[in-house]
Amino acid sequence: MSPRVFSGMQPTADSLHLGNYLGALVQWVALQETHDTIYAVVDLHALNEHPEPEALRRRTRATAAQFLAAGVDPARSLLFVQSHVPQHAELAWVLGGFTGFGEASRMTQFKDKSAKQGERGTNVALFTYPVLMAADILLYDAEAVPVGEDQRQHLELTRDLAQRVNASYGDIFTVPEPHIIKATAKIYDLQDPSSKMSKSGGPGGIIEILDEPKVISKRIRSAVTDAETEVRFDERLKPGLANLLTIYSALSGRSISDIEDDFAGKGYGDFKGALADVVVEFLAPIREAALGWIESPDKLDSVLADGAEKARMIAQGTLERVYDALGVVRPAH
Ligand code: AQP
Repeated sequence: MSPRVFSGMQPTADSLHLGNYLGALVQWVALQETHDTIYAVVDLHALNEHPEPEALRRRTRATAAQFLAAGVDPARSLLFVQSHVPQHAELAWVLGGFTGFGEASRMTQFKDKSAKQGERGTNVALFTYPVLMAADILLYDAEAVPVGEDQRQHLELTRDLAQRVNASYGDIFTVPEPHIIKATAKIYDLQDPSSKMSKSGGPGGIIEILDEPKVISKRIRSAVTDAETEVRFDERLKPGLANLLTIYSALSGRSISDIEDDFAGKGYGDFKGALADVVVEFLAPIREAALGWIESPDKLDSVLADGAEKARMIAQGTLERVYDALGVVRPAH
């Protein structure tokens, strides 16, 4: 059997952005060639923000639609919605008993988001988010988890939890490895190149997969760069431009030095114009395919129901193994 991969994304916006796409989704699609792949719209994770119910419904389907449009193939991958597989919440409860309070408090995503949201927006679900994420991964015996750099620390916690449970109860969990591609592990905000591009960031700083071409062009043209004019990759001195070059290279498949050569003697205006064309052309078919899926909710729901049915069987197998090892009495029938 091929090695297993699991990854998920939250339905926290109507559209995914280029960071989600380049940091994770591209790998999701590529790994279908070599791995047994399982992908989820992790809607339970999104509940801590109390989304408006209609928005959550719309975003859950739109997120799945974008996975499919980007190339996740239901004939080769299991694709489902996390809440359709109740074992995720069950295993998260079990793993919570193995997670130190201090350990969870050290998660930088929790510290950042709780600082941003203040005391009122900081709830227990935000705190236990990485424990639910560990359950998502461990339920499927995933060996590799394709994510962006921002998720590395959560992956480390997942590994620690798996090893901790295994050390006490025998070989229950597969210990997963992060699958992070260095060049595109962190795409930065176009307006603030010191922050990651994020669904919850300011609108000017992100390029959304479902954006209209003219919006994409405008965002790229107004991206923050620096006072120089030379198109040269330098993450330290020219972080805004380096981010744009990373995007250009990833979407065009050309090396950064080739792109630098192309723009030798030209200014940032020419470079941004060309980048806008590359991004618009690249995203157009994905956008069109995603809108097609969004307009066919029955077809989409049916793909997700099939995926959930298969995912439940795998997840229940793992959960039984865990309960059995821990001494939890199972129903007689
Ligand atoms: N800027 C980024 N560069 C590279 N990878 C990124 N990812 C997110 N932002 C970047 C990767 O995309 C996946 C999305 O996971 P998620 O939806 O569960 O949440 P997230 O990491 O918190 O993503 P966002 O977009 O920043 O959402 P919000 O604003 O809702 O928190 C992960 O694999 C992530 O690494």
